[in-house]
Amino acid sequence: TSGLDEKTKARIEKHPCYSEEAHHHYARMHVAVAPACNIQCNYCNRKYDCANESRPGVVSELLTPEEAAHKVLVIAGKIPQMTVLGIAGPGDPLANPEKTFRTFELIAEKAPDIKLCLSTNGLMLPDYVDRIKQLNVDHVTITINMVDPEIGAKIYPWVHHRRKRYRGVEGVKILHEKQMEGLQALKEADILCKVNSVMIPGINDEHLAEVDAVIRSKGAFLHNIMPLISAPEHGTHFGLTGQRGPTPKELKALQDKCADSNMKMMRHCRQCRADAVGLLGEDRSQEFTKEKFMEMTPEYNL
Ligand code: CLF
Ligand code: SF4
Repeated sequence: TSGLDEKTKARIEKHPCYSEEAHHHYARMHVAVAPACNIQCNYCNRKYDCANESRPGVVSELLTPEEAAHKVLVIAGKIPQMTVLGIAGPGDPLANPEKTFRTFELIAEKAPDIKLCLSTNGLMLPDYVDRIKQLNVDHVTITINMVDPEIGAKIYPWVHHRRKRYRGVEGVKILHEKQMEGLQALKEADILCKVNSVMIPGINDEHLAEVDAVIRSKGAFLHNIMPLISAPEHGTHFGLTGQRGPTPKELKALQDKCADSNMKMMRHCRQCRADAVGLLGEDRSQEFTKEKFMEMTPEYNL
């Protein structure tokens, strides 16, 4: 995080994903309130959590916004290092705008010192940047796997936009345009933006350096290149076609290559569940299943 101005440093100081140093001391939690999705990624099986932000093959318990707010208050009272609440699935948060924004509203009202974070595939982002700003969401992640729709067509078989389904390159072009517009709009609104990319050998591995350059030029603040996790039993398209993920060495080589041109490369991502709780790398989600947290009284101090 060298080379950042003081104002930005202060904004990321307690965010475990945005600041490498913070992840040892500060915790995040996710609430799984957003089941629907508006695109298909070949590395995703919709029975599980959104693989844009999480390790595939994990199923999170779906909550209503009210249940989610209760959970946040319970956990904020029990884990003092809890600084960030993220919505990252199990589908795309912005394909479920009412549930996502209602949850943010409830939390902003009852726990105003918790920072709000959102992760999205970007398709609906331009529509909602104003609302995101209004709700004081300070951190947004967009998953961007390509800036070339021909490459994107190997990753996304279809995109559903404004009541219509677009297949192949036609759909990917819409997704690409919206992702670029979304980046621009976040920059104009002064919302910190991180980009996640899934590294898929033979498909976008050689292309991600170009993605890195484009997103940085458009104001993304941090780039997180994650490995494709592709096991046949997860039932994803890539899993079934035998697409392999990168080796740790290949991943590191690409991260190093992109870090050369700029310092801000995330390397401590743990590919969290959509209901993750605790420090990164420490999974306390099973202490706070719905059955358990609904029985607990929030001790959070207003
Ligand atoms: Fe969650 Fe994502 Fe916000 Fe972090 S996770 S919505 S930015 S609060 Fe973090 Fe987890 Fe990696 Fe995500 S380690 S999967 S980058
Ligand atoms: Fe799956 Fe997330 Fe892609 Fe939607 S955006 S298909 S939930 S990985």
